[in-house]
Amino acid sequence: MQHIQWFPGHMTKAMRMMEESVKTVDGVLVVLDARAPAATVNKKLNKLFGAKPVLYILNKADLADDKKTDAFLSAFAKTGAFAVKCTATSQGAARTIGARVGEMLKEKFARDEQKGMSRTPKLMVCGVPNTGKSSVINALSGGKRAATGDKAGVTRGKQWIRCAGFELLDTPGTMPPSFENQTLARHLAYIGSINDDILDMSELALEFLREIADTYHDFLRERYGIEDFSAPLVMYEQVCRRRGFVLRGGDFDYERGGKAVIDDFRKGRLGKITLETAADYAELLR
Ligand SMILES: Nc1nc2c(ncn2[C@@H]2O[C@H](COP(=O)(O)OP(=O)(O)O)[C@@H](O)[C@H]2O)c(=O)[nH]1
Ligand SMILES: [Mg+2]
Repeated sequence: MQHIQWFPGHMTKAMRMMEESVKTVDGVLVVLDARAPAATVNKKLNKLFGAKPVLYILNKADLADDKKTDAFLSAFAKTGAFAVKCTATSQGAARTIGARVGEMLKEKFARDEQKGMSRTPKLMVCGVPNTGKSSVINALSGGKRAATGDKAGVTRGKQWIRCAGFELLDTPGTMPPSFENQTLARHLAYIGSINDDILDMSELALEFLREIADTYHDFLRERYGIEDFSAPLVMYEQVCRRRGFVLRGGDFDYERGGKAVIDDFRKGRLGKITLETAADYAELLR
């Protein structure tokens, strides 16, 4: 089985920038992929946020298994964290996220008011690659991405976008994912958070089929006509046969088959699939 380990060159710089930026904000929005909240959460990085409040945004809810998303929301609530589910690319995302941001910052607003202060709170958006950080920023800013201008001394050249009730740093922080748990590392690969160039897609597809066969066999039956779920390779070959991925000479074209399976999952063409359960990963959310 391939061992996934990846740390893009630009990540160290991105981390340093985030460490710097977080000092200037009142809270952090961490964008997770609702299909893989445990893989995308990397709680170790919360050290970086210090005491700043964090809102976990379970994005791409349109692609995820609703019941499991709700279970993750409850699990986050149990730890005392703020969390919300959304589809950043759909109407209504700004309102949904905005309402939770208001709740997260309520105490701060109250404290400020007591002190007779009123300053628009500032937030930054973070997350591992491809979870939808830019889409969240676009949703919250109404796509305008209008910078509200430099505030010398305080923001040192950072651009802020005015949103309803708060301002947003216009550049999201890219967080390196954790590869400690290889099951979760594979989830990152399935959802496209790892550069595909370093991945063996056939092997990945095989693992993917192995993982989802139990819970989501109906989706596999529907899309690929799979009837025999006895082994991942058997399923894989049924995919290739159904899609006509056969090489001259009669061998299956595993390369194309693998890419097709992973792409179908990424685009939601298999159905609403979540790779993890809150119960299995409650420990990681703490
Ligand atoms: N289906 C779906 N796609 C989304 C959603 N949010 C973002 N995307 C897509 O996911 C991809 C990555 O989004 P992007 O905002 O660039 O992610 P970033 O790398 O975290 O900034 C893009 O193709 C988006 O259109 C969502 O809620 N649902
Ligand atoms: Mg982006």
